[in-house]
Amino acid sequence: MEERTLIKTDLQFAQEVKKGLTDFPKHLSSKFIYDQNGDRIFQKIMEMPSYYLTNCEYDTLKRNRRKIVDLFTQNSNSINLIELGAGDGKKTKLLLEELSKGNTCFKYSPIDISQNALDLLQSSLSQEYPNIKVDPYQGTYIESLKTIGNTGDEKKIILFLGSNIGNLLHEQAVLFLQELKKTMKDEDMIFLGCDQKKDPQTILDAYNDPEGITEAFNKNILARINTELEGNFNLDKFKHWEVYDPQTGTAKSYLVSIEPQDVSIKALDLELTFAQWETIHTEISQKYDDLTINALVDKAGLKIARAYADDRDYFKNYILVK
Ligand code: AVJ
Repeated sequence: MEERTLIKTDLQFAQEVKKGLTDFPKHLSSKFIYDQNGDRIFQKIMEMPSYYLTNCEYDTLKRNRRKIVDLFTQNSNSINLIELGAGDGKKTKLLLEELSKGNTCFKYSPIDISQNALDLLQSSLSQEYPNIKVDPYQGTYIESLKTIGNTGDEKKIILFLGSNIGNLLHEQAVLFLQELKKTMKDEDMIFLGCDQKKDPQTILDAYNDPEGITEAFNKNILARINTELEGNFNLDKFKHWEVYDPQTGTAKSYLVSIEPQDVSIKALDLELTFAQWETIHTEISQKYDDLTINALVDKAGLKIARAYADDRDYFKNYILVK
């Protein structure tokens, strides 16, 4: 194998994979799904009719963009639009376009774990909106807190769209919102997108497409271990499995070993055994209701200033203030 320098992200990937796969039961963090291939598969997921989240939020932003941008810019002549998990920025572009129509000076600071996603976003923005100032940052949500904390005295709008918060358990979500609050001045805002509880079948279908796109997305984490850490996972020997608990609102993704098998990960000096039907837990996608959101926001010491939703109330966007 070619010699590579271990950059921060590689080291974190190696350490967390080792920890997760030697734990019982086994788990891996969904943040590691997003490399160039993972980003590409996620684009395909967003195009699936069954993955309603993106379209619902897009419609809500499209319909309410003037009102939303008015709130963002009120009492301020300069804002910094910071986005956590920016991805392809498709929904954000609606807001950027609306902002460009006004006379508030603004900059856009997309944050993403995937450098690939940031590169694509930056080049599409420079083509479509050459006048918008873009200041990207690669890192995890936690790492991004430092960057957010160090921003200047413009009014900050922190975008956390797409139900990205749903990857966090409630307790972690509250802690994270508390940390965000610490970086906020009185006039700053969080714009939070949250997928809502609904017919459990609709939710299950969003994460369980018959074409196997979500399966490939989930398995990309094993593919990355194979290429980046010299693993020998046989992806065909794992099955994507999704469960949704309508009581807690938690959707969980697993990879299930369909037979007893040994796997080695050379770069970690790790030999693993899987029993038949043993699981690796890979992702949670939390669904919310008003009661839960109120409780989380309250625990974080924040307030809901406004809420927007699509006509079916499938997905809601909240403006949070201190
Ligand atoms: C990007 C985290 C919001 O949980 O709905 C899509 C990722 N996982 N299909 C989600 C995902 C499986 C997505 N988030």
